[in-house]
Amino acid sequence: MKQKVILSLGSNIGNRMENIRAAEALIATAIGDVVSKSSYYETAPWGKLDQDGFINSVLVVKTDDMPFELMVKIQEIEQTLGRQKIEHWGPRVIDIDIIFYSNWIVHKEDLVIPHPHIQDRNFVMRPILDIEKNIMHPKLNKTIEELYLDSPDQSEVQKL
Ligand code: PH2
Ligand code: MG
Ligand code: MG
Repeated sequence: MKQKVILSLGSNIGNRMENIRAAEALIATAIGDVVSKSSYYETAPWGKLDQDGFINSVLVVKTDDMPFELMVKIQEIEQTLGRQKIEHWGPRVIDIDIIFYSNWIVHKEDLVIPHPHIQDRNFVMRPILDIEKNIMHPKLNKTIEELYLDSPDQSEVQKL
């Protein structure tokens, strides 16, 4: 059975929009149908402030891949697009993160779902509001809209 997955895309090196669009195309080919897309956002860097601004967006994808298979395919796509080994929270050509995998909770050393920082990041929550504002966070038991209204994040997120 196909599962509904929410992926977050981000780029702050090179032609950011081209990188995001190339990632979307590779996701559609390798992972599954992209059933909805948020707007694109210009976002201030979060966590590590001395780097360039990002473009961020989110996708809803329907996939047959199990979480680990999905993670491996995402890493392959990131490498195809030229992602280097990088510093924690530092600059990147492309970053594709699994935000939700249906309502599953996964806690493995190299894969945590839902993504552990959703509720602290406007650059993830604001795009989700465009397409899935009533989706429930399966661990926090609040909707994304509720989490966004409670967000401690002050950093700027501007629709393009
Ligand atoms: N990704 C990070 C760290 N900081 N800031 C913004 N605005 N957008 C990101 O995608 C981002 C970030 C680590 O993955
Ligand atoms: Mg990330
Ligand atoms: Mg990542």
